[in-house]
Parts: sequence; structure tokens; C-alpha cells
Amino acid sequence: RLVVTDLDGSLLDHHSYDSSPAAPWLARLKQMGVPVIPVTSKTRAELIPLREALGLTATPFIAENGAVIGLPPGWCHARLDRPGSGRDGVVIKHPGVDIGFIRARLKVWRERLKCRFTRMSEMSVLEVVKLTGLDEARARDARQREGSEPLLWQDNAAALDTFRAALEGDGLALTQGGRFWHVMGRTADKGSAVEWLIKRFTTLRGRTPLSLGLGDGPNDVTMLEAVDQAVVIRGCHDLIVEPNSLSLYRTQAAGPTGWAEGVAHFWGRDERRLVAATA
Ligand code: 2M8
Ligand code: MG
Ligand code: MG
Repeated sequence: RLVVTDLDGSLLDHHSYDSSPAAPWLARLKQMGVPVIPVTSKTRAELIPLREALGLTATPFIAENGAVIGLPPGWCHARLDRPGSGRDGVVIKHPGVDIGFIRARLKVWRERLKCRFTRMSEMSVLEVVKLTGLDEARARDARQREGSEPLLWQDNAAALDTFRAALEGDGLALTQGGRFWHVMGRTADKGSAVEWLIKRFTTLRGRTPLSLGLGDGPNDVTMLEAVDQAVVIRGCHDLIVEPNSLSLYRTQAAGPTGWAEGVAHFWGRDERRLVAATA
């Protein structure tokens, strides 16, 4: 088994970033030996303290909406990966497009299309703090992008369509998070990164895992369509998910309370048996 999960608005509260209502399930999943893999818009820098705090340092992570994949030593492959030079021997993959190219194209399109938006990298740290409720250190980390650029759209819907089409010609795509639009490589979304990780799990362990995914935003849809069991957590957006089976559950509660509700919906009954089997 395997859990892939969005953070903001899912495992973490949209406003306070608190995860405590999910703590009992996180502990149980650890006991069951189930990897919980964060799949988030956040950057690699933001994930360093967060993975520590959540007790998820031994599992892989997917950052920047799929543009960055991190593999801890237990998930590396002797033939397929170069030894990790990153922190704690973590191997980093960049399936997307470099941030320098993304920023250069954003500059070009803003001049040509005369559309209005503000990139996160143009905001001061204090503006990011105000907008997101992150503390200053985390807001700094949020600006350390490698393969995706968040922006606030300040123009109308028609201009957004034109902008989207222009980006497509560059091999770029727009995806929507809780507060920001994110510009990134078209082929590196959350769903593709999750599919890649499921394949890696299968190569290493010799069997395909049963996968459970949880998310609350439009940027989570590709991920929810890539897993066996999908949980849509109540949030600020109405998500249209095409489930690959009947295994789609929409929670009553939002944030980490909804997260626990979703895991319990699918796995609550198996839990006692699985803990006993792995003990
Ligand atoms: C941004 O991501 C969220 C994800 O839903 C958003 O679009 O609202 C990113 O900049 C991320 O790095 C940051 O931690 C987060 C803070 O709310 O905002
Ligand atoms: Mg979210
Ligand atoms: Mg997110």
C-alpha cells in the first residue's frame, strides 16, 4: 500500500497549516508500514522542516506540483539513479522545465499580451507572509523555486485563456492551487509524478501497491485520477474528478480532519488486521 497526499488544505489546514487531526492516522500508517508521500506545490526547501515535523523523512516526496521528485536511500535504484548528492543521500529528479526558462517566458508574455499578474518571485517576503499566513522563514523557502512559478492572476478570464494558450506553445501549463496559479512544464504534473513513483515502487518491491490519494485543489485532479482510491477533501474548489472506478470519496470535513475521514473511509476496517499482520 501507498498513500500520496496533497499538503495545503489537505494534510495541513488551509489557514493555520496545522496537521494534528491527522496525527493518529499518520501514526497508524507508520505502524502498518505504509509510506505516506507528500505531493505538493511547496518547494524542496519548504519540505525539509515539514517532513521532519510530520515524521515523513524516510518516504519520497513530490514538490512543486510534480516538477521535483525526491527519493530517500530506500527508494533509490542501484542502476537507475546516480548516488544522491542532496541532503541525507536523497536523489532529486527534475522531470519538468527549469525555472529560468519559465520566468523568461513569463516576462515575454506579459509584455506581448499586456496581461496583469504578479509572480511570487516579484513579491517581497512580507507580501508572501501576508498573502499566505506562512512565517517569514517558510515564505523565504516558498520563493526558492526550481521548476514552477506561482502567480496571482489580476486580469479577466478571457485574458487567462489567451495566456494559457501562449504558455502551451512553450511547453508550459497552468495549474491552480489554493491561492495561486502555478506555471510549470506541461508534462510534469502531480499525476505523472505519482505514476512514476508507483512504477518505482513496483520495480523495487516486485508488486504493484494499492494506492490511496488525497487532495483538495484543481492541481490534485491528475493525482486523484492516477490512484486506485481517491479522496476529494472539502475545500475552496469544486473538483471534477473522473474516477477510474467507483473508488472516489468526497469528505464532509475540510483539511486534516477531512484527511483522517478519507483514510478511515477506505482503510478503517482493514486497519486492525493490517497492524496485527505487520506487528
Ligand atoms: C503555494 O501553493 C498553494 C498550494 O495550494 C497555493 O497555490 O495556494 C506555493 O507557493 C507553496 O510553495 C506555498 O507553501 C503555499 C502557501 O500557502 O502557496
Ligand atoms: Mg491543496
Ligand atoms: Mg497543494
